Amino acid sequence: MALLTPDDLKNIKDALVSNDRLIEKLTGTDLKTMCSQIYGTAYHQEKIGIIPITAGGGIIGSFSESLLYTVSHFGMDGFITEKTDVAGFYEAVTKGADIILMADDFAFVAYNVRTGQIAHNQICTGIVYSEILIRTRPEIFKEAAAKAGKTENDLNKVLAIGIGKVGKHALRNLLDKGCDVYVYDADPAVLEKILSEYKGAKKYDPADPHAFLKIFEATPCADTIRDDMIITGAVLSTPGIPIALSEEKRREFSVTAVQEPLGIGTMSMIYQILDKKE
Ligand code: NAD
Ligand code: 2YH
Repeated sequence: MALLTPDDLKNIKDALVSNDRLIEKLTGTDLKTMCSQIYGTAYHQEKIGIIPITAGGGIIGSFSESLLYTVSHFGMDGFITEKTDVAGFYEAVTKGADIILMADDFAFVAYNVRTGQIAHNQICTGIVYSEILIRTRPEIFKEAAAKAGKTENDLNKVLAIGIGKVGKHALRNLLDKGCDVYVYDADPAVLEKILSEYKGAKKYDPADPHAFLKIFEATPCADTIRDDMIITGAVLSTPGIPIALSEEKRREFSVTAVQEPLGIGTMSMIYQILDKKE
């Protein structure tokens, strides 16, 4: 499993602000409102305890701080425990945390101490990044679609690249919401398994190229999106680290890209386990 590094997180403040603005421009709602709508939940001043975990690769410089920045940025009440691991869990609960955030090398979870609900980062990241594409307003593509001779049907088509632990939750959500999804994974065995398990998903065949206005990507590799997959003016929603499409290519194809290393997925996790809206 790819571990986050301090380098991945060094621009998180700017990335969170600029991506939130982008999400609002594309979908008409900011990240917080979008998460609240996805899960039908609302924030009621819950206290969020962030526990540094030393297991495995150990504490990642600025991981807990980035989580605290994220929750504080969105107006939530958070704190980082002084102690780590189990002692940190005890400290968080005794200091009144309603929600716990903690991650080791394999899982990053949000746990609601009051209700027992638990959220997993891979699931919630897949959901939120796919929702951005689902919710992107048709007028965003008006010019691009007209230039490329595309119709309303083409706005429903999504290319999903990298169908692993994050990508499969995005695929499930895209199919459930009625998208026409073409899937591609570099591992042929993964691709065949996905096609047999996810009814309605179509195979993207690189030998028979097809270009898209909406692209989801969740791989740990750069340069996974070929030129012939992109319609100029496309929207790319990608949690993948590093980003799938270079700045040069994004400029060449006028691609709008939503990508941020931690905060968008974290907000999705928190909203999944908050109480339902009254
Ligand atoms: P994973 O290893 O489970 O899945 C990745 C999939 O991509 C695999 O099926 C693999 O075969 C496929 N793949 C690899 N190279 C490819 C290529 N060149 N073309 C097409 N497919 C390719 O990984 P994951 O846990 O799903 O995570 C995916 C990425 O998302 C990682 O970079 C991870 O760090 C990142 N991630 C980011 C966030 C966030 O908040 N931004 C959250 C979770 C994970
Ligand atoms: O980066 C990771 C794993 N890839 C899981 C997250 C999934 N996006 N874990 C972070 C480990 C944090 C560390 N234990 C700390 O600082 O507490």
